[in-house]
Amino acid sequence: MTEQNPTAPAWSAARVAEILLTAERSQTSRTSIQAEWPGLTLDVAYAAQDIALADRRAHGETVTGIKLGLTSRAKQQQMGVDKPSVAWLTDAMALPAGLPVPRGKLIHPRAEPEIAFVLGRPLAGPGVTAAQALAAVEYVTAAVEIIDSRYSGFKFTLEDAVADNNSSGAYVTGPVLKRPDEVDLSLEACLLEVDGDIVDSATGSAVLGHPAEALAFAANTFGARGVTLEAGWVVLTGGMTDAVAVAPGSRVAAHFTSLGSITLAGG
Ligand code: 0L1
Ligand code: MG
Repeated sequence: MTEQNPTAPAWSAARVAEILLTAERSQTSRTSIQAEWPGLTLDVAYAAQDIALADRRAHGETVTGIKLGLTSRAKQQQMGVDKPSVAWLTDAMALPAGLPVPRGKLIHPRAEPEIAFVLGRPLAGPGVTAAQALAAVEYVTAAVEIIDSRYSGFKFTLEDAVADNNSSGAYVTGPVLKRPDEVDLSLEACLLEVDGDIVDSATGSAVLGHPAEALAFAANTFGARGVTLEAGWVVLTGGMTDAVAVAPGSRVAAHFTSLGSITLAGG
């Protein structure tokens, strides 16, 4: 039996949320919480995410959408999981195109190219299929997510990462908006460039076979938590390639077949 330090507050979802928000706001990283507290289950981790969202809202942030993580087989294998995870996006994370990576707010940013949806009408699980999910999409666009873990060296368990809002940092959306029937998303390709070198590439099929599968998964997962995905929300469907570190002074660009390019200065 593990005894708690009598001077430390008892572990709870609220304490996990507070620790990770404090780490985020002070840009300090820490070690795995689950290693200290095995009681950090996936349900507790999602509860911590929602408590942190309530705190973000109390600080004036508004929800702009949601994001999925671990939607590619490669990332799932790295983490030893077989399902994606979901998290919140707020206006404080939205980065206007052309601005550099907000390094002053982040610990160790990494960038990953994604396909994003903007919903035209609400979507509520359970039972949502990929076809139904796609029918709720108004626009498809490119995105680059700048992930930033509150764990040192991005070393965490799945539960740690979910409690940390899936390593949320910032996100920027692309210059081209397409109707979902104008683009074959499983074939939409992306080249990831760092300082002039192409370092990785993928197509939308890396995202659960088709990004609409990720949207359906999100609708059903949030539906199980009583949350409807709202019209106007942005949905980041998950990294198409591995995330790359964004060094100061570097330049990261994601070039999509039909969704245009996004270029980010490393700050
Ligand atoms: O958006 C993401 O793919 C992040 C997933 C959370 C785990 C990670 O930091 O890779
Ligand atoms: Mg992502």
